Amino acid sequence: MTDLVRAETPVVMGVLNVTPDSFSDGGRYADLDAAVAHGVRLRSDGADLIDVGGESTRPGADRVDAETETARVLPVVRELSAAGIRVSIDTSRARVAEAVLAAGAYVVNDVSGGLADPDMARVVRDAGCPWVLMHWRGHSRGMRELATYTDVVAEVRDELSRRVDAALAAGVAADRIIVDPGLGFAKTAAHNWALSARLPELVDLGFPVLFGASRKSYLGRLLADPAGEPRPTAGREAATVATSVLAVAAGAWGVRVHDVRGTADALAVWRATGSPRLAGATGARRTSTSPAEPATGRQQAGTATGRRQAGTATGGTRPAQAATGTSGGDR
Ligand code: PMM
Repeated sequence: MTDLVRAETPVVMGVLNVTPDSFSDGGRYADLDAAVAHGVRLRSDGADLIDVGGESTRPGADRVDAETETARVLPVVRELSAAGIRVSIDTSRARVAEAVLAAGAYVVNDVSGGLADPDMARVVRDAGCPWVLMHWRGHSRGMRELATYTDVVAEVRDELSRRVDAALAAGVAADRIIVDPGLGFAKTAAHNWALSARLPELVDLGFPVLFGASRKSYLGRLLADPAGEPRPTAGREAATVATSVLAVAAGAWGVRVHDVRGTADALAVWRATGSPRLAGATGARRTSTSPAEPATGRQQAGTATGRRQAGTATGGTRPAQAATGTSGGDR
């Protein structure tokens, strides 16, 4: 099995929420057969990884207990893994991660970046699995109040860097770590646009960057109708594809999307045209046009020394002025 963390081509993570209340697909895959069938469909549409989540993280959402979360995700992970489909588990609970890793899950996608459960680092270290450390400042209920930054990109980069250091200190290998800016998590629309525009500054940390813009409310605000009504989630696909391709062109390792087919097709076009990188992208990820790039931080297991100095990337353009409101209830 190829090592996903070191993938030469952009990784597409397909979203499979087995929750009653996620903002986009909540309630659609609560039934096991429907969930598994959707995971299989996402795989055939081109997903490298199916991200199974059993707890909604939309702003304002209440938490579910660990038993409920495990009961939702475990059978789905077991069946998809048994079918040879690579699964990541979207959880910030060590107990849930441990149970589904034993059932075949391949990656832990932790939206809290290891902050919500002090035992998560041990579970990930012992499993030796890839670990997505997402930027996070607090649980869904209070996250809107935490969306205060002087320079969102610098602060997200520094806070992610601290999460990486904590993971390394706990014994997690550097080549198992993926970082994610956490769009919509304690971020306003303006913050999300700034993170998109200056993504190379996060890529410059030297770890693979996962980018999860799919259907989020800042895209709905961008595409609002003349009365200012945000575009509903179902109408945000083209914008999702565009932001995902731009993120990959800026150096992202992978994207997390609901509609895999559109993004996978667009990335195929990007590759066929020589994988052009945005001016200013200085990412660690290799492209088909530069196959011999030297090893970087994520390829030097056990140390953080491969990480580049913060602030050396050129940072691309300024964020868009449009759609600067705070995140809505649908993230
Ligand atoms: N977004 C959501 C859930 N999990 N995980 C990562 N790594 N990055 C994200 O941006 C992210 C995530 C919220 O979206 P959903 O409710 O559609 O799953």
